Amino acid sequence: MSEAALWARALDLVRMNHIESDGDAGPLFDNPPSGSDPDVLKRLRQIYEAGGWVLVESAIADLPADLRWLFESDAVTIEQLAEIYGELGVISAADIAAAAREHRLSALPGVGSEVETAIVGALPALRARVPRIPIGRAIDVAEIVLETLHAVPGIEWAVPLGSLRRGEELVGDIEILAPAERPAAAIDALLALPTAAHVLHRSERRLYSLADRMQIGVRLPPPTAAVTELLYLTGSRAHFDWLQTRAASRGLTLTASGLQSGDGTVISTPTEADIYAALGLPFIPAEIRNGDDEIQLAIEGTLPALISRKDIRGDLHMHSLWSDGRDPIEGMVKACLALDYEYMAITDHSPHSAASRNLTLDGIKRQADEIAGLRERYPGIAILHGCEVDILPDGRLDFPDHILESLDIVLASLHEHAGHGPSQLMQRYASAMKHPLVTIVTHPSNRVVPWRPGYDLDYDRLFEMAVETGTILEIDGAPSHLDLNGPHARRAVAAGATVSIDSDCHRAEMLRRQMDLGVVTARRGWVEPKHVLNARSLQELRLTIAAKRAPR
Ligand code: DGT
Repeated sequence: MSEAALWARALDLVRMNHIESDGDAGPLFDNPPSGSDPDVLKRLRQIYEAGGWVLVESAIADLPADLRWLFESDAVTIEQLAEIYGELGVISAADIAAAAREHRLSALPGVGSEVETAIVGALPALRARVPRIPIGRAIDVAEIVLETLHAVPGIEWAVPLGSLRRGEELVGDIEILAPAERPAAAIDALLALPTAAHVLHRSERRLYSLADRMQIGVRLPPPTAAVTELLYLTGSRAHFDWLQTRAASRGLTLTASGLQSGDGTVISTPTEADIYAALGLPFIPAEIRNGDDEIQLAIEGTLPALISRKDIRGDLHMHSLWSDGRDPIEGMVKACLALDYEYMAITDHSPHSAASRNLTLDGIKRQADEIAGLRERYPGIAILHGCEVDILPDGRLDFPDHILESLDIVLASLHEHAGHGPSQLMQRYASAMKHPLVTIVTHPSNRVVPWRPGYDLDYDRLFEMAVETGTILEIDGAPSHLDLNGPHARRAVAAGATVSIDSDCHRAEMLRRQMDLGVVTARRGWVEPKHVLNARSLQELRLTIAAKRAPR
């Protein structure tokens, strides 16, 4: 909350008789002081001491979320919070943790080590209070902020932090780091965005705002201090804690503000890779910084070379106007060409799917004609004619075989559980996977993030069946699916399954974003290019499809 808004609210409360304007607080209201935001709590403390509790509570509601939750956790009093916020410039749980680690909290007057311990104890519970934001929604907002920052002269890079950078499907907030020599221009550009209509905190190098119930924080540290801050704020906590222990074992000190040798000399680390190298480690990608076995594998030098966006040669799952897509096939083709794909598959829904529009038996022939025409007009990309066929309750497919045979690729989906329990669902998957015309099983758990959990299946058996039958399992990049998720994908490829990373896109303009999300999900699943069907050439793709179709 800006100071001006705070004082406007204070005066309102006085008018509404919530606070007595005479008494000790009177002079404050008559003569609102000016200053930077961190001073606000100090003023509030004065008001609080004068009995203005209502005002304090209402202003707390407009603090950056982590401070608000810290206050609500009862670990601190308003006076202590005022010291922590005002004196240390602490704004987020990460700042609080870093300050506690360096005992900067306990050094504050009126705080002390007992309170510091209570605060550290309260930190995990703060996170439990955070309502989670689906990553698709978070990226919508983050991309606007990132684009704005990239356009500011002097900003060389801007990167999301925390769970968003690690690619988690649900995130607590949106935080972005953009090193800046002169941050004022960036703050001005950010303030012009609709996402900054409701500012929670503004200081020289930070801006926190609230938009559509999401907290958006931007940090603009000096470039020299930015990389260790990036590493710390990317987390995970367990990963960073482990890096600190590793640093200590080598006589180094790693904190959010830098890497130092035993004699206190700052070691220059222009990139994250330099920090890992100084610790005798290869670079560890953000998506696998979970603080578990990535560390041992890094020490052993056996980390996987994760799939990346540049390895993807085509997209095998997307919809057009022929079912519930929003764009004609031509629009999808143009967008895929712009993404430099070598191939793409149009895979509209079959007649019994619950989609708003479905492909009919007759439609599929007319669709084939349209695709034949587009192949002539767009020779720069191979357009595969496919479909996403429903697996019916009895395990049969929703198009007859002679139709499926005429297609270049068939994706099979369990959209409707039909009241079936795990063993019946597995039987349906088994019959679809055994079908020689089925190349890919899409979004295998059929969850809807964040609303519906995935099927309760024996996934290890599912992965075995995929290997036995030569069926590919999809990592679907639609933000509501992200399915297989990271842990499932990891188990699937460890079992020997091949995956396909697809956008499952229903709008041309989302092809890139949804493929990116699919790749991030695959990276969270330790997936390598060798595991991915659509990292292969068109010829290899066709051979894979043909191999399953060939009589055994
Ligand atoms: P979220 O926001 O709940 O989805 O989770 P994160 O991971 O984005 O966490 P957040 O926003 O509270 O903090 C960003 C990063 O800062 C986090 O991933 C790691 C670092 N950090 C925060 N608190 C601590 C802490 O207590 N210890 C350590 N080592 N790092 C922390």
